[in-house]
Amino acid sequence: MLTLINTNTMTPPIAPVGLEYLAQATIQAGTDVDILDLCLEEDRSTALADYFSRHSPDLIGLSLRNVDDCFWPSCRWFVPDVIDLIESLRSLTAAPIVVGGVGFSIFGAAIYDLLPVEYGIRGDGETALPALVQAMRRERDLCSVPGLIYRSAQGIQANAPAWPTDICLHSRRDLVDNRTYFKRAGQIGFETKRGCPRQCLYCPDPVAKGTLARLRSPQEVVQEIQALVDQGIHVLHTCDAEFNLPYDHALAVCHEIVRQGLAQTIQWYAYLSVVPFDAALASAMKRAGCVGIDFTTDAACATMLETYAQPYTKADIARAVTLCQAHGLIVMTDLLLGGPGETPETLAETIGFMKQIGPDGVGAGLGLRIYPGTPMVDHLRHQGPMGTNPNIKRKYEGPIDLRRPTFYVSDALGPEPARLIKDMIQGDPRFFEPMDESSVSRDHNYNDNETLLNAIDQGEQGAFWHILLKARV
Ligand code: B12
Repeated sequence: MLTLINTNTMTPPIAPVGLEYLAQATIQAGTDVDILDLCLEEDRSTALADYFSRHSPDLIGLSLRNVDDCFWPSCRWFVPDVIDLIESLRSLTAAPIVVGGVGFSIFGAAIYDLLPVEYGIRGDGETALPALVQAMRRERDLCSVPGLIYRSAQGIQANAPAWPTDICLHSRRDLVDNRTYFKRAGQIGFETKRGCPRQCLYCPDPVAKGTLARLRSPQEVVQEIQALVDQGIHVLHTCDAEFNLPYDHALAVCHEIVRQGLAQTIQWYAYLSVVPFDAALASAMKRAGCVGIDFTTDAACATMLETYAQPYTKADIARAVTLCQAHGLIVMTDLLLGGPGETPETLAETIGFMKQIGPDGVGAGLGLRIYPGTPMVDHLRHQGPMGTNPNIKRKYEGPIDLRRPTFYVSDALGPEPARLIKDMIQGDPRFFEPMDESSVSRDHNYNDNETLLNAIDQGEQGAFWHILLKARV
């Protein structure tokens, strides 16, 4: 028997869709699976003790969705909590432990090295975990388990990541208490594909999910949405890094939602790249029940867009916003301010352009989380030793350790970059300002966000950014 544990206890709580897909695939492969969802437990230590007094699993799987909250002002790192959890588990059970999840997969062996566990799995879990179960029954070798990370006499071994191209889930979405999550988060996720072929400077998605877009069949995706609707869940959020990559697949999913008659029943939100996006996609999304789009915009200044390796221009950003407005879609643009080469002038250009084109919301995020394996790390190597690079910011002592929250904030923005950005925003209510230590701001860190929690408590539903925008009116 296998016990899967959700370790992500951030609030508002996000339903562990990865763990649910994984549980289903492992059950289908013939192993009994139980899910211990720590996020929904009031008293976690009691829940653990109680659970292990009644169950003796052969293997425990821990899901590590978030290694940190990826937010410069807070720098909240979750690895110490996970280590504490592992230590508690060791006192309650002798079962071996495997760790996986997207946060874990960004770092792979580097983060495994910090965790006192037997195994890690980097990449998708649906084929890898059943393969590990087989290996533990001595039906196959550890070296043949996709994505497996383990210790051997030769040191840490890391098999090639598990990124199968055939993703067929047929999930009924009934293994996690999605109804409770829906009540507490105002939306539930669904995935249409995995992986990203782009190489944006800072993004770890290709590192964690692979560089190939691996598509799910639109029919199967919409059957899954129907399963959620059958449970009374009708407000949804895509779990794709960017819904419109590839464009044809996004259109196909929209058409299938309409074809299966769900367009009038559901309301959904998605992250999108600024390109490819046109009237046909905007219209198809609207007709399929989409309410709002959050564009990974990053900047609106040619030099910064080039630095981030974004394949679009300011004109594309303006067009995307206008198209959303024309089709009645709420639109948010998320900025990544303070990257390499950012100056007060480039900031002013980006912020000024956002004010001019007028999306409903603008996320003014400050600081790039530096992830290993991304082009950002190569870029930094060319700037000399990281330890003496004045643009690298962190809140821990000792040598630079990218497993911990480590950020890039351009030194050219001076000692108070958040204040500089706020001064440029000038209280424009559409902006989520970066938070600094000296004042209260309207930031959009979803980790433990009181405004968000209160609004959901009052019955608000939708993407977190949309709920926060509505809370301002
Ligand atoms: C969609 C999304 C959101 C949506 C979620 C909507 C929803 N209702 O689900 C919203 C906008 C709410 C959101 C919020 C946040 N997010 Co987010 N999000 C994502 C995104 C794009 C998809 C996550 C997802 O559900 N994937 C689909 C599932 C099926 O995949 P999966 O979880 O990886 O699971 C698979 C494998 O990892 C593996 N697996 C999973 N668990 C286990 C366990 C074991 C034992 C094994 C073997 C395998 C395994 O098998 C699964 C199936 O193959 C990811 C990036 C990405 N591409 O994954 C970022 C991502 C997870 N988010 C991230 C962050 C930082 C956050 C926030 C903290 C941001 C903030 N400060 O506000 C919050 C946290 C919210 C919370 N309470 O947890 C980061 C985490 C990075 C890090 N440093 O750890 C990511 C990676 C994005 C990024 N590149 O920066 N997010």
